[in-house]
Amino acid sequence: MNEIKTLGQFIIEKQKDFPYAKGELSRLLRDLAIAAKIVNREINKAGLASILGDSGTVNVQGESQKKLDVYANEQFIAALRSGGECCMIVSEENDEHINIDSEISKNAKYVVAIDPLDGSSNIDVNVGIGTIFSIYRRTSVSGAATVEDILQKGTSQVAAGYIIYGSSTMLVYTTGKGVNGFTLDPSIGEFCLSHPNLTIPESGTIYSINEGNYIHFPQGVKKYIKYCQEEDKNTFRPYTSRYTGSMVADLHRNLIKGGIFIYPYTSASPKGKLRLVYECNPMAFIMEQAGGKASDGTTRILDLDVYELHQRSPIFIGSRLMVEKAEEFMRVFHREALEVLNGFALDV
Ligand code: P6P
Repeated sequence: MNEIKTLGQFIIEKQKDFPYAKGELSRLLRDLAIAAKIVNREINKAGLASILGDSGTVNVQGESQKKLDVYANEQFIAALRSGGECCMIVSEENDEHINIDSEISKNAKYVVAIDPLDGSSNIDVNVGIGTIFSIYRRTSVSGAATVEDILQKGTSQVAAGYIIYGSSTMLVYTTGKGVNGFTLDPSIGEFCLSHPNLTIPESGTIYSINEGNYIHFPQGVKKYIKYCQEEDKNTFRPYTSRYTGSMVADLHRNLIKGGIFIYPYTSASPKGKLRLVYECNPMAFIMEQAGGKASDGTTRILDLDVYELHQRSPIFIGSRLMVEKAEEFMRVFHREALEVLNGFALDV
């Protein structure tokens, strides 16, 4: 009989990996899992309840907020506030950071960045959506946490994870010692270990990019897309194009099957669209821990300087060999673009 191991049991078991841990991180992960179960319950009946459609508000990005966006944001903030292990939250849905200065939280050592419901444009059409979270130790030693406490490089993350609300609901996370996936068993209301030691295939045959933006892509991305579409049996090309408009869904599929996800800079979004603090950094941490790679096309995502809460970054993320091939195209064609800009065109 296969032994069921719940997320709670797993977290406690792994706590020994952190000799100085006093259980705060374990409890923080538990708080996030509680909120995920509550949000999951609402998502699963979204078609029935009057929570479809827009809430009529817009978030800091100027994007219309779906009612479930707002609900999910409230649930994760409430769970973190009552859990007592987090002293500050940054959310895609809030312009500024949120201090949690209650007696039980104001001296907590962790700060959390969260995208409470990523891919929410897909809510009404029943395509997978997700929550992304990133956990840091606060850098300040006393008083109210400030925005500086979260403006840390991705390499400083203590933990990162996502919840995908798809054909089943899964929680996937890392604390820097590999990646593990848990599937929600609704019959017992527990996330149960279903994907231990998740690793992404070193290469794959899936590429994920919004080709509707093709004309705005840098030359290196255009050339890489054509490379993916060429016929070459030795390298299993042409690849398959899969793009859902939900980063968590696309990255989870690529994590399981192998593949690359690219959201490059474009003329419309010169710094890319996805946010560094609560989308790119956590997903990069997870992907690297699973044996994959993540860069902005040239620089490792986790090494990027973080200077603004809602800072954007281009992202090339997934199977290591596929990301390296895309980076090669970016290098070659970036140099060419510079040489053309500097007045000496190459005969290509
Ligand atoms: P586009 C969803 O809004 C999101 O932040 C990611 O989940 C997704 O990968 C991307 O934006 C989709 O953006 O411009 O292709 O619709």
